[in-house]
Amino acid sequence: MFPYPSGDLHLGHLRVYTISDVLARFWSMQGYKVTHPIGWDAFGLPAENAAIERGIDPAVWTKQNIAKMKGQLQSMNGDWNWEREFATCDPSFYKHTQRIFTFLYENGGAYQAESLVNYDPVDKTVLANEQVDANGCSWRSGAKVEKKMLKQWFLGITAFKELLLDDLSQLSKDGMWPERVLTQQKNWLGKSSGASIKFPITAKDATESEVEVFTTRPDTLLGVQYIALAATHPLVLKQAETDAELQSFLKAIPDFPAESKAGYLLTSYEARNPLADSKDIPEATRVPLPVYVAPYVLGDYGSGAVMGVPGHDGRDFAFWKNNRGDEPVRYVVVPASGVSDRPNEPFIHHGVLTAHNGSYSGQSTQVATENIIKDLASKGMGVSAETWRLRDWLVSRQRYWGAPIPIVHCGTCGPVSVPDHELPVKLPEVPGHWLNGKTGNPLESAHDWVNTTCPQCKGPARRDTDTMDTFVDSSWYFMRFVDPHNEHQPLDAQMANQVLPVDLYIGGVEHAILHLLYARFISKFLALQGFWPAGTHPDVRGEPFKQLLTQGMVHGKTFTDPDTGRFLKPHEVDLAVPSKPIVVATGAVANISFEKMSKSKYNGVDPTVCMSKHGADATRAHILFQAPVTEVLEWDEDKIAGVTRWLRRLYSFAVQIAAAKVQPTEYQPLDTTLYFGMKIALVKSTPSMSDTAKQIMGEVLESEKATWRAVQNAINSVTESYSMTHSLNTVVSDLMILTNSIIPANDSKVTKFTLAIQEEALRVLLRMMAPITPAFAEECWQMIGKSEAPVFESSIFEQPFPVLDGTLEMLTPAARPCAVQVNGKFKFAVDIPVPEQGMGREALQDWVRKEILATDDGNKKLSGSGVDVTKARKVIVILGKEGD
Ligand code: ANZ
Ligand code: ZN
Repeated sequence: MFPYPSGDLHLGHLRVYTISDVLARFWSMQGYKVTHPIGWDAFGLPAENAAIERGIDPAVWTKQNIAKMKGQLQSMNGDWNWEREFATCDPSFYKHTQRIFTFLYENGGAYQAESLVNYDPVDKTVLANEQVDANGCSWRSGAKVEKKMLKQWFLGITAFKELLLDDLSQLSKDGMWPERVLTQQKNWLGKSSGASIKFPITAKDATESEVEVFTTRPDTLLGVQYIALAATHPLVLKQAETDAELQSFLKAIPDFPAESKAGYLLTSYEARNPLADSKDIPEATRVPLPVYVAPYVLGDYGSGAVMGVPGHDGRDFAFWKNNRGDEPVRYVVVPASGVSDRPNEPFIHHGVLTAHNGSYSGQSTQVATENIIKDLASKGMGVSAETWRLRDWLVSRQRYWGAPIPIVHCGTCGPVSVPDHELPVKLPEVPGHWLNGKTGNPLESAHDWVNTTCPQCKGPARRDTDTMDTFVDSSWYFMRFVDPHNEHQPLDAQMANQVLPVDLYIGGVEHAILHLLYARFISKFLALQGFWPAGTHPDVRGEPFKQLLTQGMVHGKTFTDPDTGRFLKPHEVDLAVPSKPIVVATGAVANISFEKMSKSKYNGVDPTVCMSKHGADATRAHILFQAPVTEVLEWDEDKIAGVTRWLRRLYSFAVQIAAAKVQPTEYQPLDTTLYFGMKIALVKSTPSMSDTAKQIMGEVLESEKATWRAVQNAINSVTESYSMTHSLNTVVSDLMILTNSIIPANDSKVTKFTLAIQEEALRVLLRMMAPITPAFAEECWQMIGKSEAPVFESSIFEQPFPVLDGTLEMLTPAARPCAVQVNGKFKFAVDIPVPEQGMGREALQDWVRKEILATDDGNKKLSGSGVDVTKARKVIVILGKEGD
């Protein structure tokens, strides 16, 4: 996910772009042609707010920030396709955003409608539903969102709801998308099945009408005890015309808490159960039902009306208790196993209909649902129905810094889309506006820009002065990377077919609904419209991101005063002993915790400082090493020492190897590939080992074989971690362990092959770490290569990623030492053969026990010392690492 150019690279950025850079480099060393693009999500309110505060044009502010952040990004040794870079505020990009809008408009996918919308009074603009949190506050400003009736532009995402829901199953295959994100999308789409049922209404003046409700539980129809309407329901508005008390109730509704069970009885109406005139129903169901207006009924869900069933719905139960006191609650469903034993609670589960249900008595909820819907349908009073939570996407914003909506309003022709050849509709410059620090939308007063001619009738017309939600820009930018310089269309179909979908998309889980839902919608739309023809293939279904990796947050080290609990500023803590921070003022030991970075906690870290202190490569390796990529990373700069020590040690070793190579007397060049690869392949393919091979095998030390075996094992696990599990922290630790196996102890024996084996092992290690520590690996690589002057090595990134050479089996040592203890005391050590690969842990333990007893020592000493193992109370076999 591309960054917003706020002006400062933070640790979250560093983490996500380290992950993407490492994986991009890995796949390119695997021989793939990898596109690793970067760009800027550059429109949006922060730029405009900064502009108002500082009197500077948002375009200038944004450009400055991009330049600064680009510099910061470049200092992290990332390998991006800079030639594909763009910002969404570039006219050459938003020209196509506008093109996509007009394309939607021409295909019925964009429309203007008057509706009750979310209005953010602080940012002075409307917001999409996705941008209002569960508490009714703006995702950006945090302001309490107001509801206003306004004419706005919408994109028809609901036309794609079935596809968006069904295709989640595609994404869940092989765990390609995290389950958590899929669940959030599913809930947001919010499909509910049930019925739409009409309740006859009689008004005081004897006029008849109907209220339609949506219910997921038609089987509880005979348990309905009241009807509740949303504040915006037409019947409510009608009574409000003459009812002042109702008017003040309605005015107060926005101030009610979300869970409020308040109600206002609409005395001018009475409702009837639609089955009230059926023969075979209990009398109690024929009584008139009170009609309420209730804040818990949402105006924009279902039909803005609820059939109240206190006996079987939690909210209805609370509402009934609150408004009807002790009046009895009707129960019409019981558990299949018998009578509900809790009469003072609603029974919200499925079960069996009670005897109070006329002809439906005794039926399961499922059967009753079908029968009740059938009976209602025959009276024209109900049909099965489904409701979705998803609403169309409100995209117009009354702000300047966004892509202008490419529509012209003509008195004669109405709204007309701006034709392709007139795109982009460029934002006019409004320098005076920023100098005055004015708020409001300056486009409205940009008269030269607003007044234009109608593309259709050439008469006078006005431009739409709204701009698009920035989420429209980001809903398709990843497609633009495929073909970023195309002037004529968003992207070339041929190129789209070649590159899309994105193989791996990496970003924060906070975009689980907003961005990722919009991107799926627009991608599906563009695929169907021919911008990405191959996207319509049943295996693809227009899904933009094959695999999604959501990286965890970065938490900062936070110091608090143990006495007051106050967050401490950096200068208030003495860190002479990092593990024991001292509160300067009191001398007390400060508390350490890790928390979400924020200005108020003084726990923010500037990653560029860390990189200049420890180097970009060490910083990258540290970031990866400290936590699995999907989990929270507790950032502790002090702990980077471990990584730094590792790199230093490895560097000295590389220096040593390079130096040894230029001492011709000591250095016996050896074609290790030939040696370990071809020779052994030869051995394997002929029944009797060739004499030379036998001889060479005989000369190689066990310790050298062990080194090479460690190399082979590491190739195996590291490759799997990079490519399958993305457990990059394990990659770093595997590489550290391999380093220990390669660097020999000072007193170890040497043969004429030792140095060559070490060099080859080092080369494999460097290639495996190159994606993580690119500069370090390259430098070491060059150093060893140059010692072979005049042959200069090419870049390490032009080398293929190491693969197994088939020697693993041949290199298994002939014997392994085992220490034997009796009653906790060391008795003796024996050599046992090496077990076959692939034995399970249990089997391996049994096998070890048997082999020890089969040795001379085992046999003698275990029984000889009077310890009969077969009679021992407990025999414990402790295996080494990886079963060694
Ligand atoms: C009667 C009933 C009986 C209900 C029962 C539930 C259980 P989901 O599943 O989220 O789609 N409802 C319908 N329209 C509503 C609105 N505009 N505002 C608030 N609530 C509304 O929820 C569907 C259920 O939510 C519907 O089924 C309705 O209550 C309520 F034992 O109808 B039910
Ligand atoms: Zn016109």
